[in-house]
Amino acid sequence: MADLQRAAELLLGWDNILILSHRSPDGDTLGSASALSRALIALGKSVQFRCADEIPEKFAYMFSGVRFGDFEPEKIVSVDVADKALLGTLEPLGEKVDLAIDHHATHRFFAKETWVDGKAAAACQLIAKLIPALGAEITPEIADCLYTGISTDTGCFKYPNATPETYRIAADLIECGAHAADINRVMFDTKSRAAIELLKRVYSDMEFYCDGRCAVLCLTKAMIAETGAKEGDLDGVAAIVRQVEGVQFGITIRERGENEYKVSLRATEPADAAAVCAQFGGGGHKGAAGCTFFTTLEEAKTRIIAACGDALHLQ
Ligand SMILES: [Mn+2]
Repeated sequence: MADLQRAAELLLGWDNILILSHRSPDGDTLGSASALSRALIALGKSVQFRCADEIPEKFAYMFSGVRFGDFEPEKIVSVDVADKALLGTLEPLGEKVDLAIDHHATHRFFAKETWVDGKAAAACQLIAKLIPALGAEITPEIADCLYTGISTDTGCFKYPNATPETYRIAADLIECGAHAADINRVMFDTKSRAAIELLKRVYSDMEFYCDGRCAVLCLTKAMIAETGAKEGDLDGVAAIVRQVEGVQFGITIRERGENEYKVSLRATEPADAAAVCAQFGGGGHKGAAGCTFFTTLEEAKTRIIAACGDALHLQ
């Protein structure tokens, strides 16, 4: 198992590096990839970046001005990727990853070397330590990328994963020039008209089970298409179900393909989302986890609600 020093040592010895983010990219995987790319390029290395899915518009600023190279990759680094299946259509590259940098306690080892810290709130927290260890500077642009990842993975510092260290790193990033207030507004307050249309549907369709301790909402492709919502508009929807008083498990079921449903589970302590999702081959953190069902929507819903119900009885 690699650590900070080992990860820095490896990267300093490498060139022509391909960095991979997970599918349905979020602020953390993209912030880690863009910050690390900028630092490695500043050190004179050639870097490429790939992600199976498109980068949501609101994260585009993190890559602006980054000069990626055109070369045959010699080394591959994944960031914030807990399992090679999460590379989506790039999964075949999972076998070839030389270094995985991640913060998921449920990390499924797939790379030749792995630096995982399950206590870090965001992969960006690890990258924030790695960049100075590489001898590179945290520029204002890099600080913006890292702050974005930390802010988004902690729900704007509201989740219990935000530790004193998280705040200290965020404070350092602000000192390095991160535009914290602007980033927080764009990530958490600004919503498109389509997102508001989707929220109207989501609020009216929410269902409750287990004496109100489980809340469920379903996002079908038809619903998303009818409201005109884009990928970026769906961020934060999974957090809504947990806002309801008394809800310990917030379940969001999203249609991904025919008979393919992705469950995003949010839990309030002592409920454990990762433990429930692990029963269905998924994983994540105690407060937020996910799993996929290859079945009908009704069946997926029944099974996840039953598992949450069982977990609540055991408490
Ligand atoms: Mn993350």
